[in-house]
Amino acid sequence: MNLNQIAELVDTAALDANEIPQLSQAGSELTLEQAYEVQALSLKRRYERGEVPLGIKMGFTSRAKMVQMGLDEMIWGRLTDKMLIEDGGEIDLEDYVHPRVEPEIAFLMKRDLSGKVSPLQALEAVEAIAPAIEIIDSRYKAFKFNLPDVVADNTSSSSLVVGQWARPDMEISNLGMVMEFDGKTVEIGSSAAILGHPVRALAGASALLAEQGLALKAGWILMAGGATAAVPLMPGINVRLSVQNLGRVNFSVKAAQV
Ligand code: OOG
Ligand code: MG
Repeated sequence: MNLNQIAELVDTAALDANEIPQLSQAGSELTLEQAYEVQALSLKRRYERGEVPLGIKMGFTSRAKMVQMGLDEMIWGRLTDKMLIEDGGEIDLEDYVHPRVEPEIAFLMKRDLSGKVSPLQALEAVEAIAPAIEIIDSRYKAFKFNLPDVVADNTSSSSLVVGQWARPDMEISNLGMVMEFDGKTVEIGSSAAILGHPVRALAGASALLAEQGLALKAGWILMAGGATAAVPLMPGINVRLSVQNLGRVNFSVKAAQV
């Protein structure tokens, strides 16, 4: 398969919520560079269907995530408007393959940002900060992949839920984060788990995008990456994330059909 055909394969799998074999095990061993090309080509298909770029999500910015997935290099994926679920909204598991949730921090960009920047310079480009839940959904069987596989699959991007935006001058280096299913704690972490400070994920995104001649755009959202391991969703639950000083965000999963 050429890169365009692979892009069609991963895009269709995401669109139809169908699982596919890992590319690397099905005769398509990609380089990381080719994987980002596939990601761009597959997102082009989404834009052609009317989706609009919403921002960027970072992957593997915490030890917990790296350990869970057995990978240790920071990667990124593209977010579109169609992926955004409103705070308090509901999702249907039928629209996903095997979704998992992660507690994250979201940045709203005030201006464009690109290239190697210091954490301080990165923060100066931020309009607001919010608690956010990412719903990741690898299209690969058993949620297993190598680095090029996952990058080609848009870094498992599927949905995101963003809470209320807070002022950007808020201290966010070490905020407690509690994720609950129906009021029961499933993960506890700290914003410090994200590269020591979530703004480093923003600076990392800026540097990685610049390698491909790209930039973060004013008005975009940047998801800093999961602070803890990701947890599989179940039918009928309410998922809530509380971030110290920043507030809460939640969504529900539709109950199973009987
Ligand atoms: C890849 C996406 C990783 C994060 O926050 O680290 C990610 C995956 O684990 O499927 O979104
Ligand atoms: Mg994530």
